Amino acid sequence: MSEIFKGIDTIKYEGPQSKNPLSFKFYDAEKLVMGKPMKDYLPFAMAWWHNLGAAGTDMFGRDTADKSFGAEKGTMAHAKAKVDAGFEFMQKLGIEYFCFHDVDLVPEADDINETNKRLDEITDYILEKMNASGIKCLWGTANMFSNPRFMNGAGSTNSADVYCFAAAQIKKALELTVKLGGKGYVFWGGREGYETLLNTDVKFEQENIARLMHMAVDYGRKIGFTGDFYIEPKPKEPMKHQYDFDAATAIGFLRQYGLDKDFKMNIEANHATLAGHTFQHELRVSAINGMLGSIDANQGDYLLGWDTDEFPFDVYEATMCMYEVLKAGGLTGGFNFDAKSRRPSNTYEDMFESYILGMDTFALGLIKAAEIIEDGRIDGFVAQKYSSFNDGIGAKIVAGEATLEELADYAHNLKNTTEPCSGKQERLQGILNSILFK
Ligand code: XLS
Ligand code: CA
Ligand code: CA
Repeated sequence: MSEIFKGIDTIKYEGPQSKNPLSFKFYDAEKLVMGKPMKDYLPFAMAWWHNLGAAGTDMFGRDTADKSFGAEKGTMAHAKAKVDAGFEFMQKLGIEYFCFHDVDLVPEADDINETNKRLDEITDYILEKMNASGIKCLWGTANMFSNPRFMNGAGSTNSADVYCFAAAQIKKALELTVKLGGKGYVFWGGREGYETLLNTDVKFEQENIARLMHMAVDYGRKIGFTGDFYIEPKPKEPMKHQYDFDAATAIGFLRQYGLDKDFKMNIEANHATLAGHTFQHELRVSAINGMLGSIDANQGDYLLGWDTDEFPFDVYEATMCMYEVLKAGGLTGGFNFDAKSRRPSNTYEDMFESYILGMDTFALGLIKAAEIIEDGRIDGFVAQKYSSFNDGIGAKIVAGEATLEELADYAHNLKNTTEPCSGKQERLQGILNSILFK
C-alpha cells in the first residue's frame, strides 16, 4: 500500500506562533490541563462519510474534490482505498477514533445479502488496520435515510416491509459496531418525521420507532454490545419536522418508552442551532438529565438556515462546550468531526487543514474552559445567586419540607419585597472575554 497523502507528514504541535498551516497551534496531545493530558479530554473522531466520501456535490453542482484515492468509485477496490486513506489520515493527525454508517464503508448492492457480504469483507480489512495502528471505533450507525425505500421513514414508515429492511440494517450495523469494538451506536432519525399531519399518524409512528429501538437494544445486549445507544437530535432537514427535535424532546421520548437506561444524547452543534438553541443549551439539557453521551463537533452558519456541517472555528462556542463537558465530568463518547470542508476547499491539504482547525478550536476551548473553572468567578457568581436557598426558609423548600401555606405565611410577614440580586450578565461576559483574550 503506497502513501496517499504524499508531501503531508505527521502533523505536530508547533504553538500559536507557528506560520506552518500543517501544524497544530493549540492541540498539544500530551500537554496537561487540570492534571490530565489534553488528548484524554478530547477523544477526536473522523467521520467516515464526510472525510472519505463527500467530494463537494451540492444541490447546484457536482464534485469538486477527488476522493477516488486512486481507485474506481463504486467498487470494493475504492472501499479499500478509502480505508487506506482514512487510516493514513488519522495516523498523520493523531486521531484515535472513527465513526461510520454502514453505507459509508462499501457501495450498497441491490441485494442486502450482497451488501452484508461486502461489509464483512471491508470490516475484516478495517480490523487489521485497527490492530496495527491502535485506532478505535467511536460509534457506528445505519444509514436509513438515503435509500428511496425510506422515503416515508424507517422506524416511522407506513410499510411493514420497509420497517423490516430498517431492522435488518440496524442488526447488521450493530454486529459491525460490536466487531469493531465501537463505544456507541447512533440513531439519527433523518426521515423520522413528517411533511404534513394530513397524512401522518404521529402517535403510531413514534410507538413504532420505540419498538424498533427496543428490539435494537435487546439484540445489541444479546450480542455483547455494552456501550451506549445514542439519539442524535435534529429538528428538521430532510423532513420539515423531525421527531427528535432537540435534546429535551428526545429525552422525553426515551423516558416515555422506557429507553432512558440504554440511551444517551449525541449532540451536534449545527443541529442545536437549527433547533433555535445554542450548542451549550443542548449540552446542558443533556448533562443535567445524565444523558450527555457524545458530541458531533461542527458548526452551522447563522446566516444560513440549514445544516452546513462546517468545521468548528468559533472559540466562544467551543469554550462553552468544553465548560459543559468538564462540569459534566467528561464524555462517555467523544468528539466526532461531522463536518466537511467547504466546496471550494478541494485539495488533500484542505482535508488536513480542516481537521487541524477543528482540533485546535476544541483544544483552545478546553484550555479556556479550564481557565474559567480555575478562575472561579463565574461558578462563584452562580452559587451566590441561589444562596437564599442555602438556609432558612430556602433550605426548607429545597429539602421538600415546606408547604404552600407556610410559604404564604412567611411572605405575608415580610415587611417589604426583597430584591433578587442583579444578574450581572455584562460583568460575567466581561470576565469571559478577559479569560479568552488575556
Ligand atoms: C445528519 C447527521 C448524520 C448523523 C449520523 O444531519 O448529522 O450525519 O450524524 O447519521
Ligand atoms: Ca449535521
Ligand atoms: Ca451528525
